[in-house]
Amino acid sequence: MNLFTVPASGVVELSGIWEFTFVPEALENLAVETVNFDSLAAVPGCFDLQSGCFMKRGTGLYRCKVRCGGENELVCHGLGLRGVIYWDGKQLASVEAPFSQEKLRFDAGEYGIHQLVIAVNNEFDDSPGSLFRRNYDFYAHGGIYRKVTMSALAPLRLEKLQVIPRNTETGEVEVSLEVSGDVSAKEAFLSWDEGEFLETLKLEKGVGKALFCVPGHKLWTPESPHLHQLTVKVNDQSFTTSFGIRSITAAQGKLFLNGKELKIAGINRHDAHPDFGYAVPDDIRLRDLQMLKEQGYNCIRGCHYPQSEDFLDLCDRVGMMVWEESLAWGNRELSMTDPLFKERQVRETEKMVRKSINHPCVIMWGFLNECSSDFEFSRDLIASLAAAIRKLDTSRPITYGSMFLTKDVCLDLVDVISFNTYPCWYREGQEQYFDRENLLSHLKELADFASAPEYAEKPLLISEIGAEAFPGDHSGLRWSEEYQAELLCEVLRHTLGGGRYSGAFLWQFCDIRTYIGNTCQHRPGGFNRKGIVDGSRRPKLSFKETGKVIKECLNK
Ligand code: ADA
Repeated sequence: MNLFTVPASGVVELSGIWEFTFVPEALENLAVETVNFDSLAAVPGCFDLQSGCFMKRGTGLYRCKVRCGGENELVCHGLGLRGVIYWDGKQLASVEAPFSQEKLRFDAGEYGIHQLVIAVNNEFDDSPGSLFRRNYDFYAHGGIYRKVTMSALAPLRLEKLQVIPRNTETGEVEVSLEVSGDVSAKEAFLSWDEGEFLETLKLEKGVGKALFCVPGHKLWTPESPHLHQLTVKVNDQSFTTSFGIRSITAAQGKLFLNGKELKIAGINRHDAHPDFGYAVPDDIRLRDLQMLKEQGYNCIRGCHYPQSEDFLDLCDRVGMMVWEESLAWGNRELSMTDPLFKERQVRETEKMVRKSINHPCVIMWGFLNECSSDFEFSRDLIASLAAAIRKLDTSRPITYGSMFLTKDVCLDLVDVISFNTYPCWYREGQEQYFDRENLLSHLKELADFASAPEYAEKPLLISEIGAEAFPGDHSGLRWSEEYQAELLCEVLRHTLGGGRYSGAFLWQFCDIRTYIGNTCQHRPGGFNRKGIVDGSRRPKLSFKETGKVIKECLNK
C-alpha cells in the first residue's frame, strides 16, 4: 500500500499505485469497511481500462495511507462519474460532478497514519438533472481522472488570489485576495516576479482588492507567452500565482487579442486517450500541444468539460489559447428546464471560472454544448450561466456551441456566435466525393445570417466542423483521409481568409473513444474518427495539410 506523508508546509500529490477493487454495486450500497482490496490501480487512472473491469460499469474503490494530522485540505482535481471520499472508514464528502475540482477541508485526527478511500462509480444517471448522460458522444469512463493532493492547513487559509489584467499598455492588473482563519492582518505584502515585497494591499477581515502596475511587464501572446508571478505575504505565510497580461475583446464583429484582430486557427480537443481515458499524462498533453503549435494552430476548444489546472498551465506556457467550457452535451427540454440541472450547471460553471481565472491562455468561456437553443425554454438557463460568469469575470467573452444555426433563438445572450455544423457529413445527401460548393454555400448562408444588424457586432466562429477518416483509406471517398483533408482545408481557407468569420475550431484533434451503439450515428469500433490524428496521435493526411493552410492564411 502506498504511504504518503503530508509535509508541514506545501502540497503532496497522492499519485502512484493504490490498492484497488471493483464491485458491481452502486455507491449507496457500499460497506467500505468490509471491502477486500484485492488488486491495484494507478491514480490518476481510469479503472475501466484495466483488465478485470474493462468497459464495465460499477464502483472502483481506491485505498492508500496518508501520514498527517490536524486540519488538512484534500483536493480532488477531477474524477468521474461520481465519488465518495472516506477517511478512516468514515464518509467525508461526495463528488457529484465529473471533471470538477473538489476541495475539502477536514480534521484528519491525531498525527499518524490514516486511511484514505475514494470510491468512484461510473454507472449512468439518466435523470434530467444528470450532468453526464449516456447519449453523450464521448465515453463515460470511471476513474480518478486527475491528481489528488493534500496539504496541512496553516492558521491562515487562502480562499482566493486573483489577478485580472486591466491595461495592457501600463501593465495594470486587479489583484483580489481573500484569506480566512486568522484574519487579524491589516495588510498583505506583494512581490512581483520573485522581487522584493515592496507593495501593500489593505485587508479588511482578510479581504482586499486593488489595482497595481506590474513592473517591467511583458504581454502574453501565443507567439511569446510571457508569464508573470505574484507572491502575496500575509503574516508569515505566502501564496503565489502565475498570470499573464493580455486583453481579449469582442467588438465590431471581430475578436481582438491585445488590441489586434485575432483569427482563430482552432481545434476541438478531448483531454482523452484510448489507453488512459481521461487520465492523460502530462507528457502526452505536452506532445499534443507541440504537434498543434507546429502546424500553426493557436487555440483549443477544451470540449466538453472543464480542463485540468495542469493542462491549462501547459497551455499558458506553450502559448495555446483555450476556450474552456463546463460539462454538457446535447441537452434537451427535460434537462434544460430541470431545477437540479440548472443548479448543477450554475455551480459547476462558476467553479470552472474561479479555478481558471488567472490563466491567460483561457480567452473564452463556454457552456451547454449543442443544447436546445432553438427553443425559448433554453433562454433562462443560458442567461443564468452567462450572468453567473459575468459576475465573476468580465474580462473574457462568453459563447456556446450552437447546432441550431439560423434557428437559434438565444444568440443575443452571449458575446460570440459559435456554430457547430457538419456540411458534407451529416447534413446533405450521400455525395461520395467532397462537394466544395456545398460547403461554401453553407458557410456563406451562416455568415449572411450573422451579418444581420442584431448579430453584426458579435464575432462569428465555426466551433465544430469535420468528417470521419479511417487511417489508411486513400480512396478519396467519404471516410478517406483525402475527403477529410479537403473539407478541413477548405473550411480554414474560408474562415481565416477574411470576411465575416473570426476563424474555426475543427472537429477534432484526435480520434476518441465513444460508443458503438447509442443514439450517435456512425461510430464503427466505438470511436469517433474525426480526428486529424488517430487515438495514438499518428497523423492523418489532414494534420499536415491543414497546417499548410493555416500557415498560408496567417502568414507564418
Ligand atoms: C457534435 C458534438 C461533438 C461530436 C460531433 C460529432 O457536434 O458537439 O461532441 O459528437 O457532433 O462527431 O458528430
